[in-house]
Amino acid sequence: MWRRVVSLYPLLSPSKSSVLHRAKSGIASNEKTPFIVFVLGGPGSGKGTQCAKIVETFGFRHLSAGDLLRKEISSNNENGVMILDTIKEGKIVPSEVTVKLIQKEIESSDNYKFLIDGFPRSEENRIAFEKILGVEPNIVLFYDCPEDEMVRRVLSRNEGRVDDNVDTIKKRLKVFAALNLPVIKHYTVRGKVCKINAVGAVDEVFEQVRPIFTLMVK
Ligand code: UP5
Ligand code: MG
Repeated sequence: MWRRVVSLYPLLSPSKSSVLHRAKSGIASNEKTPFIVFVLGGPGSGKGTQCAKIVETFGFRHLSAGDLLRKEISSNNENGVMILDTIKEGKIVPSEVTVKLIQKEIESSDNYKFLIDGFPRSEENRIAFEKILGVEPNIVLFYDCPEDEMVRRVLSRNEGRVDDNVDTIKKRLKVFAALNLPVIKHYTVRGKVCKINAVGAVDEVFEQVRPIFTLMVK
């Protein structure tokens, strides 16, 4: 795993004009350094809904890893079939695919404040992101939601997602507990995690988030 990440680095290193390159090279610039927030939580915990509120209030660029992957499927990209099969099984798409999609979005954005929603989903994802982009998140939001509430929300969403069914939701919950919780633990130890109680009305949940951004984002 480690070797694969290292070998990708030259391929994916930031372009010279990108916000990442400027931040890492210390090039004098009026541009701000990137401010990265990982938005984590189980399936249906409300990540996407809350990201929309944060964008509206604090002007972030929202990058949903799941949406980027679904876009690859609908554009019949070479990885589309593999991504579709992986999502149907509730498994995790290989890091190099997802990191590349996120990196492309960051590098082509005029914004410097990013919400990365639903990523990293595993320690392997996290290590690949930090190695390839050379940055760590400033904050990690963790939307903590009981499983029965997540299942209820996902099954009543009704947007035609291939993974919103009883069988796949069970698999998604297992993968979340086994692979995503260790990422949250890693960043908790580093003092980066803000745990949000995801139960309650959308606006009530957002009121827990507002002070975090008011304090931390200039
Ligand atoms: N809702 C939201 N907030 C509510 C509230 N407070 N009270 C009542 N209802 C609320 O919300 C889900 C539903 O609940 C909506 O109907 C909403 O109105 C309602 P949403 O905001 O969509 O929750 P979210 O946490 O975003 O749920 P989502 O299903 O998107 O989470 P997942 O993490 O499962 O999905 P994602 O799209 O990120 O990933 C899908 C799959 O892609 C993964 O399983 C995996 O196979 C693959 N993937 C990767 O392999 N790698 C990645 O990096 C990312 C994804
Ligand atoms: Mg989502």
